[in-house]
Amino acid sequence: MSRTINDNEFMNHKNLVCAIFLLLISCSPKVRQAGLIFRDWYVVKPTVGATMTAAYGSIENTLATPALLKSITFDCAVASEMHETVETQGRVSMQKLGEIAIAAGASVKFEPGHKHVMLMGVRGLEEKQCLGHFIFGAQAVALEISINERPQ
Ligand SMILES: [Cu+2]
Repeated sequence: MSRTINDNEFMNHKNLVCAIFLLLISCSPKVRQAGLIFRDWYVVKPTVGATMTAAYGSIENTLATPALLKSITFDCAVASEMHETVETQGRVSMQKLGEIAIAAGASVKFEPGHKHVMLMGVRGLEEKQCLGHFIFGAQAVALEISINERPQ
């Protein structure tokens, strides 16, 4: 059995597709500032009583020159460090990272099990957002970062 879709039905389908598309965009926030694209940044909501948590997201450098990421700090933590999780002979440990050079056109990704930003002495995480400061060689970018449960 087949039937043709009339114009009205077609419009409804189109609107539905747009709604889904908008939902996806709002689920993966992307902020472009000074030639850098910040994607999907979030601070993991710490478990009750915990003083440490982590933040994840990515930064793409759309400039024609390298961007030197010096540090990332958060107003909702006393201190933060960029870390890399490394596994050597079955033992998992974390290494503190210094500056990270993001080549022209390249991205750096902070994700669970790899690079991450460690937040120590967390405070005020009952809020929905925390101001993050991304410090580069010649500039700083401040972004409101959402505080989320860790995705499943
Ligand atoms: Cu760490």
